[in-house]
Amino acid sequence: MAAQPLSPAEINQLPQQLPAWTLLEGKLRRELKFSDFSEAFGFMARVALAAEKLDHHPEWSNVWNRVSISLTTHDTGGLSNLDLALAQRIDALLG
Ligand code: H2B
Repeated sequence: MAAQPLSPAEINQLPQQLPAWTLLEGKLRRELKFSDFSEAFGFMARVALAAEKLDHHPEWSNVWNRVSISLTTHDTGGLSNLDLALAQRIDALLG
Protein backbone atom coordinates (compact mmCIF):
# COMPACT_ATOMS: atom_id res chain seq x y z
CA MET A 1 0.00 0.00 0.00
CA ALA A 2 1.49 3.37 -0.98
CA ALA A 3 1.52 6.05 1.69
CA GLN A 4 -1.04 8.82 1.12
CA PRO A 5 -0.46 11.97 3.21
CA LEU A 6 -3.33 12.85 5.53
CA SER A 7 -5.01 16.19 4.81
CA PRO A 8 -5.30 18.80 7.59
CA ALA A 9 -9.01 17.86 7.89
CA GLU A 10 -8.11 14.16 8.28
CA ILE A 11 -5.48 15.05 10.90
CA ASN A 12 -8.12 17.04 12.81
CA GLN A 13 -10.26 13.89 13.01
CA LEU A 14 -7.49 11.74 14.50
CA PRO A 15 -8.30 12.46 18.18
CA GLN A 16 -11.81 11.03 17.63
CA GLN A 17 -10.51 7.98 15.74
CA LEU A 18 -7.55 7.33 18.04
CA PRO A 19 -8.47 8.56 21.52
CA ALA A 20 -5.54 6.72 23.15
CA TRP A 21 -3.00 8.60 21.00
CA THR A 22 -1.73 12.16 21.20
CA LEU A 23 -0.40 14.37 18.46
CA LEU A 24 3.04 15.64 19.38
CA GLU A 25 5.32 17.52 16.99
CA GLY A 26 3.31 16.21 14.05
CA LYS A 27 3.63 12.56 15.13
CA LEU A 28 1.14 10.15 16.66
CA ARG A 29 2.34 9.15 20.13
CA ARG A 30 1.30 6.46 22.56
CA GLU A 31 2.95 5.53 25.85
CA LEU A 32 2.31 2.06 27.27
CA LYS A 33 3.13 0.35 30.53
CA PHE A 34 3.08 -3.42 30.97
CA SER A 35 3.50 -5.61 34.03
CA ASP A 36 7.09 -6.53 33.18
CA PHE A 37 9.68 -6.68 30.39
CA SER A 38 8.37 -9.96 29.01
CA GLU A 39 4.89 -8.49 28.46
CA ALA A 40 6.34 -5.34 26.90
CA PHE A 41 8.63 -7.24 24.56
CA GLY A 42 5.90 -9.72 23.60
CA PHE A 43 3.72 -6.77 22.60
CA MET A 44 6.61 -5.29 20.59
CA ALA A 45 7.05 -8.59 18.75
CA ARG A 46 3.37 -8.57 17.78
CA VAL A 47 3.63 -4.95 16.62
CA ALA A 48 6.76 -5.82 14.61
CA LEU A 49 4.85 -8.52 12.71
CA ALA A 50 1.95 -6.12 12.01
CA ALA A 51 4.44 -3.45 10.89
CA GLU A 52 6.15 -5.85 8.50
CA LYS A 53 2.79 -6.82 6.98
CA LEU A 54 1.98 -3.14 6.41
CA ASP A 55 5.57 -2.33 5.40
CA HIS A 56 5.27 0.57 7.81
CA HIS A 57 7.35 0.78 10.95
CA PRO A 58 7.19 2.61 14.27
CA GLU A 59 9.77 4.83 15.89
CA TRP A 60 9.82 3.39 19.39
CA SER A 61 11.76 2.76 22.54
CA ASN A 62 11.49 0.35 25.43
CA VAL A 63 12.64 0.68 29.02
CA TRP A 64 11.84 -2.50 30.98
CA ASN A 65 8.01 -2.48 31.18
CA ARG A 66 7.43 0.74 29.23
CA VAL A 67 7.09 1.20 25.47
CA SER A 68 6.95 4.62 23.77
CA ILE A 69 5.68 4.70 20.21
CA SER A 70 5.84 7.52 17.62
CA LEU A 71 4.26 7.16 14.23
CA THR A 72 5.15 9.23 11.19
CA THR A 73 5.83 8.51 7.54
CA HIS A 74 9.38 9.23 6.44
CA ASP A 75 8.52 8.79 2.74
CA THR A 76 5.98 11.63 2.84
CA GLY A 77 7.52 13.76 5.61
CA GLY A 78 4.40 13.68 7.81
CA LEU A 79 1.36 11.67 8.79
CA SER A 80 -0.16 9.31 6.25
CA ASN A 81 -2.91 6.72 5.99
CA LEU A 82 -0.32 4.11 7.01
CA ASP A 83 0.22 5.78 10.39
CA LEU A 84 -3.52 5.65 10.99
CA ALA A 85 -3.63 1.99 9.89
CA LEU A 86 -0.69 1.00 12.11
CA ALA A 87 -2.13 2.88 15.12
CA GLN A 88 -5.44 1.04 14.65
CA ARG A 89 -3.66 -2.33 14.47
CA ILE A 90 -1.69 -1.51 17.61
CA ASP A 91 -4.94 -0.56 19.40
CA ALA A 92 -6.49 -3.85 18.24
CA LEU A 93 -3.52 -5.84 19.59
CA LEU A 94 -4.09 -4.23 22.97
CA GLY A 95 -7.72 -5.36 22.90
N1 H2B B 1 7.98 3.21 7.89
C1 H2B B 1 7.70 4.48 8.19
N2 H2B B 1 7.32 4.82 9.41
N3 H2B B 1 7.81 5.43 7.25
C2 H2B B 1 8.18 5.16 6.00
O1 H2B B 1 8.24 6.07 5.16
C3 H2B B 1 8.49 3.81 5.67
C4 H2B B 1 8.39 2.83 6.69
N4 H2B B 1 8.82 3.46 4.46
N5 H2B B 1 8.73 1.56 6.44
C5 H2B B 1 8.91 2.11 4.05
C6 H2B B 1 9.32 1.18 5.18
C7 H2B B 1 9.82 2.05 2.83
O2 H2B B 1 11.12 2.46 3.16
C8 H2B B 1 9.82 0.69 2.16
C9 H2B B 1 10.80 0.63 1.02
O3 H2B B 1 8.52 0.46 1.70
